[in-house]
Amino acid sequence: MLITMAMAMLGMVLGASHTVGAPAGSWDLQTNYTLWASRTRFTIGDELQFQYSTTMHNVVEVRKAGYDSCNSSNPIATFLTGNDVVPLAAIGTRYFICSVPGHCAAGMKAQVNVKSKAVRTVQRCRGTGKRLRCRSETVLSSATTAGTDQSAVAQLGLAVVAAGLVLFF
Ligand SMILES: *[C@@H]1O[C@H](CO)[C@@H](O)[C@H](O)[C@H]1NC(C)=O
Ligand SMILES: *[C@@H]1O[C@H](CO)[C@@H](O)[C@H](O)[C@H]1NC(C)=O
Ligand SMILES: [Cu+2]
Repeated sequence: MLITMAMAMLGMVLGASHTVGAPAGSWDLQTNYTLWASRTRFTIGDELQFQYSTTMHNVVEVRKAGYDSCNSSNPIATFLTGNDVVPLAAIGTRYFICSVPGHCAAGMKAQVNVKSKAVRTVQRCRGTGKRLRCRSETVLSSATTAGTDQSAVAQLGLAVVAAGLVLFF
């Protein structure tokens, strides 16, 4: 149980790393990033990794207008290393394009919708009268690259908190 808790908390802190375009592609001119993003669940604490050849591409984060018109003249951030790590620290939509002429227009643009981690708490009580035993269970849905949409949202079952709380009257 301690190990499960530790792993779940580690997962919360570290988040998931999503290589853009993976597994079939990367940051290139072939990948359909609409399709890629639709198969991936992005939550706060995750990160994106853009992997590409620096002689061919770059990554520019822009606002929606820049994304829609493939205009990188007003960037939020520019990445050039070929192995760029971009933290997803807040809820919202992030927009990335390649600013090499023609590449964004050819489809080298990715839109990522960052969601909160779904957390729900379930409380179960057992017993009657003098001995009431309650247990709170916190269930986190972790970020996964889901092959099939929502069925693969892994549930990190985290049975914690008031386990075995005994109330005497
Ligand atoms: C990319 O995938 C989306 C979703 O499946 C699809 O609607 C779109 O037509 C595709 N784009 C290209 C250029 O194939
Ligand atoms: C790109 O956007 C800037 C404003 O951010 C604008 O001045 C410029 O004309 C735009 N370029 C093109 C090619 O539309
Ligand atoms: Cu490019």
